[in-house]
Amino acid sequence: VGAEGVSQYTQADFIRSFPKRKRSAHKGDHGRGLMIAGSDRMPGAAVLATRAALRSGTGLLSVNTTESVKAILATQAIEAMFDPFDCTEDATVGEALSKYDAVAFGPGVGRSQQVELTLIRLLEHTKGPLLLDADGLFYLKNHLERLRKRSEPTLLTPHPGEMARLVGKSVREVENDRFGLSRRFAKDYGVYLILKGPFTIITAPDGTQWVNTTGNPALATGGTGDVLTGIVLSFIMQHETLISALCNAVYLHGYAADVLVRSLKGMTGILASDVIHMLPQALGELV
Ligand code: NPW
Ligand code: AMP
Ligand code: MG
Repeated sequence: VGAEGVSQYTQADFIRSFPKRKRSAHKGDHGRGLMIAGSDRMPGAAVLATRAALRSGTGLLSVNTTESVKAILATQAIEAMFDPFDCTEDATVGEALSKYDAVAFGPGVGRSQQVELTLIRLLEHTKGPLLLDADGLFYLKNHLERLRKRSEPTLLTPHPGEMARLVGKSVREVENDRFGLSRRFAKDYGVYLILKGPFTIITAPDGTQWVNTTGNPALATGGTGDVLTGIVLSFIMQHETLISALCNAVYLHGYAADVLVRSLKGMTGILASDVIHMLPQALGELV
């Protein structure tokens, strides 16, 4: 912080850029989003990402997932709808995706040929913003050139392990050069990049950077990244600019964890789903 082009993101920034709901608003005003998440081994990641997207104010949310995950989601996220198109089918994927204002791909999808093919299809056919996280980032190292060809924004939310994999470096090398590496990657490939961790860094494609100061080690537990993905998907459909959507999503995610720790007077045993539950209250306190 203090370096050229890096600013600390503040609550004032959040308040200034968080959208006010119009008295006349209807659900269509708050985004039609698609969450592609989950697999038989990781249904929870889909539940967390979906519920977080709903708890962040999404107007209408659809989920594309496996049959078994769908059965779980139908009870765990009853506000969500399902869109069971085949993400690997080149001929129809474009039309299926065109119904959505934004698409997120990756939490809990696992690693398989099908996941890699889905990534390729999404990079080719998603007309609006495309958010890639978790296993949705796993095969991206094989398709980095496709990022440059996209005319619509791509947003990536790697943790340091995923970032290391993307750039072919060690986690230590990533951690030693978080700002420089993020900036070079975002500019090189024309993407928005959220490099997670304590003091998450948000980088725009022009290299401008913000550093987040909310959050605490309560977040160092399984599923919190999947929650962030849901918030980001929701916010990119509701904000004036993508960069304020990303900064606000990261800020809120950390702030909700901070509210939890304050009220519980401790940080051990907090769950990713507790963070989701706290989102409306955290938002209420913030704005
Ligand atoms: P190590 O071993 O910890 O030292 P992966 P993943 C390294 C789903 N989930 N933060 C780390 O090093 C996700 O959505 C499902 C994190 C390790 O080598 C994904 O689809 C849940 N990792 C899938 O699991 C709840 C760091 O990176 C590697 C790191 C796999 O995601 C949990 C881990 O990366 C989970 O969200 C850091 N700061 N620094 C569910 N309930 O369904 C270094 N690493 O292999 O991509 O594993 O993040 O667990
Ligand atoms: P993931 O590794 O994808 O599950 O994402 C973990 C999330 O928790 C990210 O948003 C991290 O920034 C956040 N997080 C993890 N550990 C900490 C920590 N010690 N302090 C603050 N935030 C953390
Ligand atoms: Mg993750």
